[in-house]
Amino acid sequence: MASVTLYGRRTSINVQKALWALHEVKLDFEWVGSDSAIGWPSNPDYMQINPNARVPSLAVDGVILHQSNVIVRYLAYVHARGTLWPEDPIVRAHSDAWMDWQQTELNGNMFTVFWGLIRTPPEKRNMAEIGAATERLHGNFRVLDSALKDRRYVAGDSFTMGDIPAGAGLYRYMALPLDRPSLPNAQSYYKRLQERAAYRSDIMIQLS
Ligand SMILES: N[C@@H](CCC(=O)N[C@@H](CS)C(=O)NCC(=O)O)C(=O)O
Repeated sequence: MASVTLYGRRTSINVQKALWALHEVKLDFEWVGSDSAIGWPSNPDYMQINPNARVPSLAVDGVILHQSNVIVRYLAYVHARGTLWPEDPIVRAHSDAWMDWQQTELNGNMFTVFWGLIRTPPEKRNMAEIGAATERLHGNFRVLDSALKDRRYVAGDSFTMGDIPAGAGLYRYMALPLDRPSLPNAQSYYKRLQERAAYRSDIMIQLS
């Protein structure tokens, strides 16, 4: 049995993705820094583990992995081939594409809105910037909503690794104090994700 250690705080969306994947594949692991504060990754000891000063990192038998989506893919490939890791290359490509969607299309807009509304005091908020990013964020979720009109999960009718980053982003979107457009397919998907214990415990935590 491999020795597995997750590094990073529970309030980080990127750590949450790794955590959710670890729970989906039912792997025992040690968790370092679960309740640490923002800024902890730049402590010199942790920078030996990840010189980027970012969480998460995952150590597997002493080998360190960086990048949350890489960690999700690794766990899916090693521990959940045929389920989280789709064997069909086209289904896998769709699943992968939604992982990249979260990091490339969604993340910049989410970062601006989330940090602006949740981690910035009201008097310091740049409301013009937050407003513009909010419009783009609604656009991102309209794309997700439309993709889900004929499927239960992002890559088809089964839950795969692609649902982990997309689902983590969707929770933040649903929990932010925003007037959201009507997104019936994304709403049903959101309810479906909530049937998973790890989604409720690892992702649906109070925004802070
Ligand atoms: N692309 C990286 C981004 C990692 C990242 O930006 N992590 C943030 C938390 S979400 C971080 O470490 N921030 C510094 C801190 O927590 O002090 C990944 O997906 O793992």
